[in-house]
Amino acid sequence: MQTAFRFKRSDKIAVLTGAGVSAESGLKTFRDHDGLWESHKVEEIATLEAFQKNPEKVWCFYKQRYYQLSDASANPGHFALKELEDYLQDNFNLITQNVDGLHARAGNKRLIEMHGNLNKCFCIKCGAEFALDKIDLDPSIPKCPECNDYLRPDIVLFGEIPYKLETIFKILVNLDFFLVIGTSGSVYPAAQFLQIAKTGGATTIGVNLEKPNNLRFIDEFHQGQSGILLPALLKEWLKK
Ligand code: BV8
Ligand code: ZN
Repeated sequence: MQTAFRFKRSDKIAVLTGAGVSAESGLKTFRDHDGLWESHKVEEIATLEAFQKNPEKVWCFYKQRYYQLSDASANPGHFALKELEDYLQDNFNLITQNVDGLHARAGNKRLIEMHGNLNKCFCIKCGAEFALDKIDLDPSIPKCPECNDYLRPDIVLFGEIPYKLETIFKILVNLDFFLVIGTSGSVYPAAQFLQIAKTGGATTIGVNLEKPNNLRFIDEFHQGQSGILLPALLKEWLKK
């Protein structure tokens, strides 16, 4: 596995992951041929007006994805990123577009779930937050145990502002390396992070099955499966 780079413990490194990093855990990605959106129209499912118009349908889509999680587990690509955090400690940050919680399951702590998390929901009235495994999911629209109004998935829908953007932008402009893994670079503002990091002086490395849309901002690109490439690359990156 060829890479031109070696990481020092003092290097400031951030990673952005997308659905591709969970593909080898058996979870569908968004834009691959059998991607999630093909069988569902985005407008129907992951938008705020879709939820307001048809909350049952949006809950049904997210419950399905949530139930799928029970037989998914973190793969070697996730564990390689946990090892990278162990090596870099506070110089490491992991920003994920994924809502599957697999990075947390692999043990990453310095994690920002910018699009939310499938195992979380909150009340549209009182804002109370709950884990899905703590509420009754039988009703087509689960009800808030505190005030009995509707709950909604804690997912950033299209048209909503992703979480922790302030924190993310501060991280991006002060990096030695920025790694982008398993994302097509088609959803904003995450698709712009590469350019922001590069402008801030970072060396950028990409790992993806296909060439992503923002390839022009990637200094070193590795094409292939992250579950295979990341463990091999990590060995090289951390070599003395
Ligand atoms: C916002 C919900 C305002 C959770 C998601 C026109 C132009 C530009 C932008 C817009 C536009 N019209 C609307 C917008 C804005 C819109 C947007 O970007 N739309 C796109 C479709 C054009 N964005 C928004 O609405 C965002 N909000 O803009 O607010 C704002 C923002 C900032 C400041 C002020 C105001 C909200 C975006 C969040 C939406 N919610 N998810 C869920 O249901 O999961 S996004 C959804 O797409 C997922 O979270 C997913 O992570 C994300 C991105 O997809 P990827 O992760 O990249 O997945 P994809 O399938 O695309 O790619 C997978 C890649 O992996 C592929 O390249 C494949 O080759 C590779 N791969 C496959 N297997 C492997 C692999 N790689 C390695 N190994 C493998 N084994
Ligand atoms: Zn409530």
